[in-house]
Amino acid sequence: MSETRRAFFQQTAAFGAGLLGLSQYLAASPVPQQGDLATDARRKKGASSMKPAEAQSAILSKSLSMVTPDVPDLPCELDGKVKVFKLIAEPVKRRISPFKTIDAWGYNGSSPGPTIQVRQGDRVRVVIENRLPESTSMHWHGLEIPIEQDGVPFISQKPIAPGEKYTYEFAVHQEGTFFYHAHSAMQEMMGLIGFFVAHPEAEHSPRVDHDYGLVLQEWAVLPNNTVPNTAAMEYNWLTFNGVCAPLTTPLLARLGSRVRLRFLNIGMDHHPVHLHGNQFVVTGTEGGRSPESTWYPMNTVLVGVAQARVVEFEAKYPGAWMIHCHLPHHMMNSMMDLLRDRQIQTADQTEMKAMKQMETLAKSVPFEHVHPSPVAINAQSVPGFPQDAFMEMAMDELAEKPETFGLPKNWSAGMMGMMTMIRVLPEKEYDEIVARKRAQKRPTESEALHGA
Ligand SMILES: [Cu+2]
Repeated sequence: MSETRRAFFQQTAAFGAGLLGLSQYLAASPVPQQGDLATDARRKKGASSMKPAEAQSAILSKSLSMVTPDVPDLPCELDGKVKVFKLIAEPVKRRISPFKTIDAWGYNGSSPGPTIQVRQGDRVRVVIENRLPESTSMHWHGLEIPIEQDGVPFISQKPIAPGEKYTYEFAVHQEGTFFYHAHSAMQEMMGLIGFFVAHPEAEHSPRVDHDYGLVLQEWAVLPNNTVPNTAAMEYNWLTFNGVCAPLTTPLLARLGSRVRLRFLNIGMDHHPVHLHGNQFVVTGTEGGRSPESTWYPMNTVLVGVAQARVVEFEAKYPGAWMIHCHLPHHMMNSMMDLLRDRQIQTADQTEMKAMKQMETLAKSVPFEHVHPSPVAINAQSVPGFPQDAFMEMAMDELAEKPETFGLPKNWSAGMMGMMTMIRVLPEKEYDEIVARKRAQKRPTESEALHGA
C-alpha cells in the first residue's frame, strides 16, 4: 500500500469515527417517502369521482403527487384560493453516504429543497426566509410569470438580505416539471434547488401509476472536508436527490404498471441517464409535455444542465433495474478520495493489503466490509491492475429499508454514485414491501399538518 493511500484511509477512519454521533442523528434527515402508497390510495378511490373539498385535501395530502425519494414534499396552506408555501433557506447537514456527511445549503432542512407540487391554474404564494449568512433570491425556472417575480437580484428585485423574508406570488398557467433555485451560481452548487411540479388540469394520457422525481447533482468535497468546493470543475460525489447509491431509496413499480420518471439537472455536468432492461419515451422537457408524435424508443436520455427530462415506460419485466448516469466517473464516488494512487501505476497492491486498509476504514463505520468479486492469482503482474477490484463495498445493512427488502446479498456492492434502481415487482412482492413501508412509516410533516 502506498503512503498516500494508507494516509487517506487513516484520515478517513478518524473522520468517520468523528462523524458517528452526528451521523446517527442525521440518519433521520432523509425523509422516507410514501412512494406508491399515493398511487394505491388513488387506485382505491378514483380521484375524478372526488368532491371538490375532498379533491383539494387529496392534493394537499399528496394523493396525486410525484414522489421524490429521499426528499420531502413541501406542505402548503390555503389563504382563500391561494396556495401558500414557506421556504427557509439555511445551511443543511446532508448525509450523502453511510460514512460521508456534507455541509450543504438547502431549504427547510433538506438539500435539495422540498418538492413543491401544484396544479395548473393555481395561484401560488411562496414566502422565502433567508437564514443564510449572505443574500439570496429565488428564481422559478421555466415558469411564465411577471418579471417582478423572476427572482434575479438587482434586475427584478433587491437581494433578500440575511434575516429577511420575501414573498413571491404568481399564477401557474403551465403544466410540467419546473424547478426553483437561488439565482446565484455558487448557491446553486451548494444545493439551493428543488422541484416545482405543476400537474396538468386534465390528466395526461396514457395515465401513469407511478410518478418519481430525481434531482441530479455533483459535489466536489476534498478529503477530510465537509464543505463542497463550489469553484471546482471536477467532482467526487454524485447524487440523486442528495444521496449517493446505495443510500438512494429504490423506486417501486407494480408489474404491468406505467411509470413516469422525471430527471432534473442543475449543476456543472450533463448526465446521460440510462435505464436497464426497458425502453422509454421522452414525454416531456422543462418546457412541459411533448406531443406524442415526438416520442420514440430509447433507454438513455441526456439531461443537460438546467434541463428536465420526463420519461415514461411500461413496467412489464420483473426485476431490479438500474437507473444511473452512464458517465463512468459518475457511476462511482470519491475519485479524489479513493483513487489518488490508482491513477498512478503501482505494483504493491495485493488483496491482503487492500483488505487491511479497507478493514481500517470499516472499523470507523458500522458495517462489515466485504469485497465480493474475486481477483486472479496473477493480478499483480498485470499492467493496469487494479481498476474496479477492491472498490466494491457491500453495506447492505447500512442501506437497509423496506424498499431494499428481498434484494440479493451484497446488492449494495454493485451500487455507487449517481445510481438507483426501479424494482418492478409482481403483485405479492409489491404488496409485501408496501406493507413493510406502512409498518415503519413515520408521518411526514405534510401528513402531520393535514392529518392524513
Ligand atoms: Cu453524470
